[in-house]
Amino acid sequence: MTPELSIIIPLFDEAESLPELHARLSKVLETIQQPAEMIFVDDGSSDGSFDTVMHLRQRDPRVRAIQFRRNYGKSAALAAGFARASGKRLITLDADLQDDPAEIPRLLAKLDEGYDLVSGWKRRRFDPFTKRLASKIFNRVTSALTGVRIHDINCGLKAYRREVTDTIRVYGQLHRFLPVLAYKEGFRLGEIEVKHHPRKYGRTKFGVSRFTSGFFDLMTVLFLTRYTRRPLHLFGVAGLIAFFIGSAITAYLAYDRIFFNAYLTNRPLLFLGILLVIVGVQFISIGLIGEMIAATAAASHPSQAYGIRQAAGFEDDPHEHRR
Ligand SMILES: Nc1nc2c(ncn2[C@@H]2O[C@H](COP(=O)(O)OP(=O)(O)O)[C@@H](O)[C@H]2O)c(=O)[nH]1
Ligand SMILES: [Mg+2]
Repeated sequence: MTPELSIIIPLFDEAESLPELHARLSKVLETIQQPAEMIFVDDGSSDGSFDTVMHLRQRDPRVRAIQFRRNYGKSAALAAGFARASGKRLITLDADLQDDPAEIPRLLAKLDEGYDLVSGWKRRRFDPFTKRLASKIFNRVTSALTGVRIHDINCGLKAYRREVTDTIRVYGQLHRFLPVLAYKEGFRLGEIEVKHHPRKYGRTKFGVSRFTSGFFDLMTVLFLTRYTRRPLHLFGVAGLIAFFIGSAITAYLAYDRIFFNAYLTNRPLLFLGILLVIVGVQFISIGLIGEMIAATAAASHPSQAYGIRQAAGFEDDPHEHRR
């Protein structure tokens, strides 16, 4: 039977947790009563995690395993799981037992209320103080800048409708922003509070680097979700402003030089004027090059220009009977 429900578990050096996780997942799946698969994505672990997964697979054919050649990161692992999942509904779950599999039925119920992505909210979190604080700032800033009204954007425990995972592209470190990517494609986001547990085995994989890379990734997400299809609107505005101020300054200096014979050698303003004109021209050019890239991309992937939620009255329309 093809699975209706796909559970995707990205993991990196979590061998100790896996048997217990599998046991608890199996218990929950019994109550759901739907054909399911568990896709374990081992991302270059060196602690024998993959052997543990293959062991589980001998006993349970619902277990599917993917092993990366080396560590590619959580986003790549999720993307690989999304690409191979066969269910109509998907769940992602951390492998370290901090997320509670018992929350899955509630996530699915919320999904069925008409949401496309339901995110867990670890309201009471069992993590070190610094991490909770960093996470709070991250969530506030991201929420304010992107308009996504979710408290815990980077929660590992989430439920998706297949359309979402088929549409969004997760790479780099963008898994932190999955709800943002989905929201910008017009999908409906829901949220429920979920139980969270302290880490039992092993250690956290994300160190201090999560702060800096989180900041850069936020810039990437803002740019990609707002301006990829119209880069000139971002660069062009900055370019025009710089160009006009620079032109005004140089015009004033030229006027001074020509009509009042003023010397410009001791006028730092001259440098500012020249700088602004050059920066302005550069920005506008970058924007135009961006537009060329966007136009080429749109020509080769025309379908990505919009996403249809429903349609009616077309023969063989894949979207007609979605709900
Ligand atoms: N595929 C993959 N999974 C990872 C990687 N780093 C962490 N994970 C998994 O992502 C989940 C959350 O990681 P964890 O270290 O617990 O992060 P924390 O809960 O934010 O401290 C766990 O299931 C990890 O095994 C990685 O590089 N690749
Ligand atoms: Mg964890």
